[in-house]
Amino acid sequence: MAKKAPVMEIFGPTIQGEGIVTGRKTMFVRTGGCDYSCAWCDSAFTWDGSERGQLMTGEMIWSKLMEIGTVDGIRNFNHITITGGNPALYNEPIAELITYAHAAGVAVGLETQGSRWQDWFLDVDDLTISPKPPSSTMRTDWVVLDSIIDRLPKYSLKVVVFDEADFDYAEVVNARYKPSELYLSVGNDNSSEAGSIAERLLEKLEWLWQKVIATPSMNNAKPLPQLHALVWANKRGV
Ligand code: MET
Repeated sequence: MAKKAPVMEIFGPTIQGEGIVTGRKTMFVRTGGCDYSCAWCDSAFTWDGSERGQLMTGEMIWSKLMEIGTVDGIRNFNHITITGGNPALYNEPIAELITYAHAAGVAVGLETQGSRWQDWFLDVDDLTISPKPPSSTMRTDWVVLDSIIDRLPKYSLKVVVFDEADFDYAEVVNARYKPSELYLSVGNDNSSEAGSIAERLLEKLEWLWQKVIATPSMNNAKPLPQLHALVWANKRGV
């Protein structure tokens, strides 16, 4: 029987809010389970035990995407984003999903932290590796990250930046892998604090812009806000 992975949510079409695919219309598939537990994780429900996922094969995930992403019999998307949790914990179900997507002419994006390798990474069209900075409380295993990045012909790098220490970490990542562009995503504390999330994010973005503007080693950086958080705050399922 085909292997299954826990899936926490499947939704869309929506607009991708961060990284190299920012602004792209896409469907989201969010797997459950993570080898990390980032202090500020915006999707902690995928790993903290508060919600239960549904075990699905790649074929089941594809069927669900088609079911919710079809309008008047016409597919209303040409891109899917696989995120989590860490989708790199799973092999067959995701490999199968990618096969279905590609057979339909649909491109595939992946968000992962670069802590685990899967052979299907080589079939992903937009692969974002997002190593986690000190504010996450996670420690990067550089040997593993090096080995993953060495095997990838094409990928993009994104680092979330909350504070000075995170910015220093982003500089280390940049110096180590020398990407042509380094995506910096301004930290979103995901709090339900009163007041506008957009306003807080834009204030932090200005701080990040000033840092990038003043730092020669960051000439290739693209500091961006989470576009979806500006428009929709931290709403789920959009
Ligand atoms: N764990 C993946 C990443 O680090 C997915 C997003 S984090 C909720 O990119």
